[in-house]
Amino acid sequence: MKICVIGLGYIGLPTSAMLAKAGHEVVGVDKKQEIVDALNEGRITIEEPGLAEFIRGLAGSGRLRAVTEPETADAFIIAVPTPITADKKADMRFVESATRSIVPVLKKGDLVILESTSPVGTVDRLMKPILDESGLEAGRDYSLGHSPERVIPGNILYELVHNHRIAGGFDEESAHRIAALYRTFVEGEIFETDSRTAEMAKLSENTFRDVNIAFANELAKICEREGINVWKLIELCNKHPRVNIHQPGPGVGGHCIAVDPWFIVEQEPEVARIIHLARQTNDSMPAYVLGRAVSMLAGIRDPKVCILGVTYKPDVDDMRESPILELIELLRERQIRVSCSDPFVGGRGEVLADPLEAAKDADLLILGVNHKQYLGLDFAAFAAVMRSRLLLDTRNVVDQDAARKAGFSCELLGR
Ligand code: SAJ
Repeated sequence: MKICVIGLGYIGLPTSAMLAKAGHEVVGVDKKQEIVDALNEGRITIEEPGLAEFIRGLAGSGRLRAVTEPETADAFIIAVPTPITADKKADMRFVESATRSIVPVLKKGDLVILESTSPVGTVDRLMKPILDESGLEAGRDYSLGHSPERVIPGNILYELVHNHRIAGGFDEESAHRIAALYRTFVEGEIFETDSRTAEMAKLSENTFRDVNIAFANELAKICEREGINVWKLIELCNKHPRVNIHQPGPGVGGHCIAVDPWFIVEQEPEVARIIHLARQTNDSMPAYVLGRAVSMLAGIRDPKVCILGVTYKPDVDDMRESPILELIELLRERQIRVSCSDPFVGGRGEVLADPLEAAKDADLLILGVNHKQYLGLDFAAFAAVMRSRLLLDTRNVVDQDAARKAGFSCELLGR
């Protein structure tokens, strides 16, 4: 098949590569000329393990190229961002303009698939009316539906192939055709359903995780008051065969889990109450960590905090919606000096690559992300450059005995 993939980001780019490897002729479409140029030169502009090599391996196959506008094809896959506005409403501008860009080239027999996580009704209420402006009709002349991406940044290439997938059709024929297309490279099972169920399924999966993390964060606060270590508590609870409590932390970042539940809240505010409260709970965690930091710094004049880890989760270079960025802002609002370091983004902006350089003259070290590199930190080296030796671990990543031996006074979120 000839397939146009619109949006060459974290999802569109690896999906394009997989489709090309599976033997399709793939045309990647992106508004940004630098992304198009990069792909045409065999380079990529995002960070994802194995992806650069994968794309280089396709060079010379002639099956993957990039352009700025869609061209005629047998199938179109939309993988553009669906962010939220400042007042927590779904911002569907990119899906809308991507859909519009297909209209001039849409022809009888084509297949249009939305991969972007979207509010329920996007396929039948937003996309169908736009695509039908071509004079063709969904279900009769072309197929249409939603097959949500479910891959985790950091392990995208593996999960694209091995995860199960949902094929939600505008009608049954559309669902069959979507499933058949993904079957050309997906080894997981593919389940056919209608597009509205597929839209809700994707939102529900991420919301499940958000609510579960909010529960863990609430437990952390309860345990602090009750003199219990929440990390040990959760470990013990999870020995139960039907319990799987997630981990507490300084908040939920990224562009998915902290966003998607709002799509449900926006549509069903009266009934989506737990979902709404979970969002608020997770969003309040940076302020909660700030409170603990401020009380640890009590009595220190002109204090300085050094934060280790600024990404939204471990072992990636992605800082989007990172709760640590909010923590930094909150500390600065309190006139507390802040420096930060991260092995994955060191050198970008104010983020230093060398943690010891960031820790110079600091009073409090905050562990913000559980990067693997932080498992064996040399606390004697930190003690040597810091002004006071205070440590707050928000991820249960630090060997507290080692830190104490080096003279640190240690605190842990949720204990
Ligand atoms: N987090 C916790 N505690 C935990 C797990 C995560 O605080 O126990 C935090 C992380 O630190 C991070 C945030 O949650 O800040 C989100 O990270 P994540 O690893 O849970 O998820 P994402 O956003 O990288 O990817 C999610 C995945 N969804 C699910 O696991 C249900 C992925 O499969 C989706 O494809 C992706 O969202 C997406 O694109 O929607």
